[in-house]
Amino acid sequence: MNAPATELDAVVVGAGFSGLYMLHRLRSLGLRTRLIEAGTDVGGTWYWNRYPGARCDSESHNYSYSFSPELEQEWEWSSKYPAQPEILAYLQHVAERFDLRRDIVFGTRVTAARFEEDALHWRVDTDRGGSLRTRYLITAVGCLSAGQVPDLPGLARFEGTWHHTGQWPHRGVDFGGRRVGVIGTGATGMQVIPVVAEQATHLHVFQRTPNFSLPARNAPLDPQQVRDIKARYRDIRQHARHSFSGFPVDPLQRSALEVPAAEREATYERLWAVGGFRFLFEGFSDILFSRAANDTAAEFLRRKISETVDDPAVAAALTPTSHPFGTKRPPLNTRYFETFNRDNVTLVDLRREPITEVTRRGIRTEADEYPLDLIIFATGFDAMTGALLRMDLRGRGGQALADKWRDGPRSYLGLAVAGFPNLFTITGPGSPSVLSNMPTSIEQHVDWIADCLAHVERTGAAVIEADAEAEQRWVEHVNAVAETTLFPLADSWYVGANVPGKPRVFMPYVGGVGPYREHCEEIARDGYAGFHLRPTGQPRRA
Ligand code: NA7
Repeated sequence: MNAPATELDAVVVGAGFSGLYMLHRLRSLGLRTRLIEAGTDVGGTWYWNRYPGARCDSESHNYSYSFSPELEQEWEWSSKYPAQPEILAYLQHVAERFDLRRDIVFGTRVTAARFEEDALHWRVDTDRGGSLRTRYLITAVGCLSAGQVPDLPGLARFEGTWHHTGQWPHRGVDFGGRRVGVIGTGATGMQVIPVVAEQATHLHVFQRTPNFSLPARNAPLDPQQVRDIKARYRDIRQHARHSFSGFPVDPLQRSALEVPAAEREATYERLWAVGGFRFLFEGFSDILFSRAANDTAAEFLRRKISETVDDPAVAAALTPTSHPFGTKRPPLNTRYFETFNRDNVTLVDLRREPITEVTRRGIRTEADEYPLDLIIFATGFDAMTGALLRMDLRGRGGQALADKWRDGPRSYLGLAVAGFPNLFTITGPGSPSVLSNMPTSIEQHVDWIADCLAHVERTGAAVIEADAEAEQRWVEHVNAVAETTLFPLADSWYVGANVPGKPRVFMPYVGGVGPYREHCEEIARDGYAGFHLRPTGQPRRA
């Protein structure tokens, strides 16, 4: 039996960090590939999230591709944490440099894809009415791309304007002379709030859950720092790939509980002064595993809030108590807590006065009505599964992915789904993804998929498909590892708690970036253990 006649070898969905590199790799394998992108340009997350203050929480040199040493050397990052326009410019540069645009279809959204078993290909439908046939389908849709606007009664009658931060208008938004409300105090809210506060007449911050946050300590990179990073890139990348977090740092080999209190405090002060995620990933080894250890870090961070915020009642309302530190994604901030010392900023504590409705004039809570000209929804995303399930993906026998995942995502390695042959999900649920430095995990997945497809092509198989039992064992392993941590204790988007009705399942893999990579490599070395390859005779390519 020969390979079925299809228009394309591969379709990639999404032109962010993952999709661009996937296209590059597939092309180098000689596969006829098309990338479909809903936006009008490349960038993914960094195309859509244009709100003021948008910035990456990973350090710039680490939040970049490692596959091309030439690219590493020629690109110059301007600051420790890159702002959205700079990351977008970087991805546009990558698209030009590797001549990627000619295989990208912009302004087109994939609405559905169905695996046609008789022809052994995927039929991919788009909102432009067209459809493509392809042997391989690879989703590069991002983990945090399906925006969530809460279903607030009355929003349609609001006479002001409103925006979700993940769909920010390209023309920008003027806050001058306006009364602004921001709902949400996650990573996005904490970035946008200080910037809006400086321009708006008055800002109301509607907070449902106070969160732990770390100081970013962003700063320009000086030429010597840039030279130093460029000289050490290979070591930095090696370290990141084999680390726990995808950052080139390691935790201390000590428990927070085994050191004297003064030494513990000095460690926290040192990490606090450095800024960024180092407080979490270069700190004590048991912060995410032991409640007592976590409490010492949480107490330190709570104290910093009370020392920063002038009004004790406001400080108390901003102080997290409902979850252990790090079990909800800790945002980095630049003068976030200081913002609440401004006269034009008011915190509305939704635990005391929940929102009841949006009125013509603003937001009404159980206690008051707040007149607003503009509402900013920094309310997050249907994380990890949302963008996948918003497409109608159907595998063998017409089974919908939405049905298969009704009780939570089930995936082998976060890369492939039993019953969905020739489908690969970059940074899918069940992989480290959002618990890691994304580009590190993205490159690992893209390289693994490309090597896997090269293997499939060599063998002449028509399909590769995850085995249902291997998938089940992986799902159990992902859950078992999560249970050894404090993560399940929080109502976070990691467990789907932010989306009404979403099954509560801890979605990312928390076993560490390095161990996960080694496991994936071992599976490949074992001839893709846990996958079925259905042979069709002759190899297609050497
Ligand atoms: P997040 O981290 O999901 O934060 C969303 C925020 O919005 C969070 O404070 C939520 O409170 C709040 N929220 C969500 N729905 C509501 C409703 N209905 N009412 C009031 N408040 C609400 O999203 P971000 O965009 O900040 O960050 C996502 C990731 O993007 C980030 O971690 C980085 O990886 C990049 P909650 O805590 O759920 O009570």
